[in-house]
Amino acid sequence: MTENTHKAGFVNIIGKPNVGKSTLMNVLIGERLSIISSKAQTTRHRIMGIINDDHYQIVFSDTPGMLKPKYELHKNMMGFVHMSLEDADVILFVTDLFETDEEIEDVIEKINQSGVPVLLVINKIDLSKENQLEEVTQYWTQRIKAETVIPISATESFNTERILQEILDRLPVHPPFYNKDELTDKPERFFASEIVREKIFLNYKKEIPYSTQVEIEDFYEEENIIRIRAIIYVERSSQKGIIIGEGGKALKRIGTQARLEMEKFFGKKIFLETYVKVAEDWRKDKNKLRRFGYDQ
Ligand code: GDP
Ligand code: K
Ligand code: MG
Repeated sequence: MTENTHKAGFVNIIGKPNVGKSTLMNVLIGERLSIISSKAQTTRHRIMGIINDDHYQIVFSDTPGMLKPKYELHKNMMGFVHMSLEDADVILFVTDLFETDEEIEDVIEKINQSGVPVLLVINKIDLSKENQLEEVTQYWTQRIKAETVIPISATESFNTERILQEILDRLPVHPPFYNKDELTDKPERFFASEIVREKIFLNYKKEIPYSTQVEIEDFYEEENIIRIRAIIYVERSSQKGIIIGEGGKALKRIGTQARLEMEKFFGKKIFLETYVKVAEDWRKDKNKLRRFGYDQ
């Protein structure tokens, strides 16, 4: 492998509940060793799993709150949905033999307008009756502008390899987004930092989240508790004040939200300390970027 043929990108998995997204992820990921799977929430995506290979890195994620009923969707602001579609390299739209487009017409329209290549995956074909797959395929291809249709059975691992191939064909040449070694060595830290980052995105307005970076300085697991020390880096001291908030209230709120999320995620009691530090203009500083895990 040479550096300049390595492929990497984001695959956004979209589909109604119970069409088999998790089962499919387990199949895609379970066959490979160098993989971390997780339910961690990130700012724009919820990372479901990452497949690492010498030649590529595929980051699978779904879009939080995407396929809720319409009123929820509007409440959750369509911009958010739009954004997470736009920064995907490939969209995997998963459905099965039984689902319809009811309640997700808006989302489908967004997908069709996004300009991102869509792979239409029709799952559970092990249950197909005569002509059913043909009918279902026709139904969905009239609704989703897909580059290709991939009928699969996730439970029987039928045709799932083709999904990987179709993704790789469309993945850009790019260095890995997440440090491969670090992911296999210390996935916990990675997910802990993503959880803190998500809470920052949820609690502060525009500029602040993009100016912050989170580093997990300590991750110490004991029998009944995990002790985590998170450093939130901002670019300027004025931002530090905003993050901390009046009387420390804002920082405390993020800390509590992150802790509760981590307890769910790690299944253990968490002791979380958060500190805010200024790393002046870290976004412009190569060494600092590297330190935060952006290696390119
Ligand atoms: P998700 O909500 O989209 O993540 O769906 P899940 O992966 O949790 O699957 C929902 C249900 O569909 C589970 O009972 C799975 O066992 C079942 N399921 C998933 N894939 C298949 C498949 O290929 N064939 C059949 N018959 N059932 C499947
Ligand atoms: K489910
Ligand atoms: Mg699921």
